Amino acid sequence: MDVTTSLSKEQLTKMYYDMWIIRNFEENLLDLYQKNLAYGGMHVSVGEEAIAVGACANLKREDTIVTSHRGHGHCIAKGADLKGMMAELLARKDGLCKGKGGSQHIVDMSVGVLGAQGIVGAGCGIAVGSALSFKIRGQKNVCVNFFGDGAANTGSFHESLNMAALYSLPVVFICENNGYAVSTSFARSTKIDKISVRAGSYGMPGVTIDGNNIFEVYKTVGEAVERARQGDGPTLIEAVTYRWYGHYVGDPCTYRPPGELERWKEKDPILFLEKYLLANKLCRQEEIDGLKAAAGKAIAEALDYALASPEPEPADLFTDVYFEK
Ligand SMILES: Cc1ncc(C[n+]2csc(CCOP(=O)(O)OP(=O)(O)O)c2C)c(N)n1
Repeated sequence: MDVTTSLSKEQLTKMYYDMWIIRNFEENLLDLYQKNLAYGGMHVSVGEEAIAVGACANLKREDTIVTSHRGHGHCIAKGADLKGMMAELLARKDGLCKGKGGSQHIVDMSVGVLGAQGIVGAGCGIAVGSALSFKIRGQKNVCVNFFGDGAANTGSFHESLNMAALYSLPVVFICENNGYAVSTSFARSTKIDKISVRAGSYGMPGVTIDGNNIFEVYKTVGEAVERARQGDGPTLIEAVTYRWYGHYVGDPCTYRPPGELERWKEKDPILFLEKYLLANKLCRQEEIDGLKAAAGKAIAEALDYALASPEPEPADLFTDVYFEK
């Protein structure tokens, strides 16, 4: 079955809109960071939006995700409140974590966002825990874990895959291979060509896909989610992609060969879907422009909300430290 034909115009335009929301959100953040309005570590995923949106389009509200330090897109795609996200990134009281978590520790339990992680690879174990709890409770839910190629070289990744396969847990591991862990290229850190081959060592299926093709992401993750929901265990999906900006704000990116970024920009995942919508006469140019404008407006509103929210008080440091009944 051609997955493109199984998606309605509404589904496709929502995907297109959601990718623009993520890109606008993050490009605004880069600007806010330079104006000293957003704090802490800031890792954006511009260029990688199809993975977040294509994967999360398969999930129910009660399903969970666990993400990495580069997780804004995943949280947004899973339905985290945009205004609360923006306020959190600006360290304001109305943020999803009351302004005390920030980019790398953002959580929205109301939509199953179990959290971003500042520790590379740490999310894998949390995802396995979430999936184990679904299994023990007899719930037909799934946890999706997003992480990078660097994380796939941590001990946590290997331990987590082993346990998930052993207990046939409902978890989908999605490795976003964007070619670099900080400044170290994938080729300089890993002997194999494909991370997905590691799945075989643990007794689960593994596949490598084009992470900039939202149809491929949607279909592959959809099959893995269904497999997990039916009790048939985990899958490892390696989605090959590229981050347009540096690892951190101010990264000079001297480790990139000339022309590499430009080549990847030609594979812009948003433009890919835009071209599909236009070529197949699903949208007219005016509709495309309207969706882009609507995404820009939603981000501007989120920013207004965040800027109007106060900063936490010093005394707030001592709340939310321990579980309170
Ligand atoms: C355990 C651990 N080691 C090192 C770091 C420092 N660090 C932060 S991000 C990063 C690179 C992660 O690369 P990857 O997993 O490929 O994700 P990407 O940044 O490419 O999305 C490193 C080494 C860390 N946060 N945690």
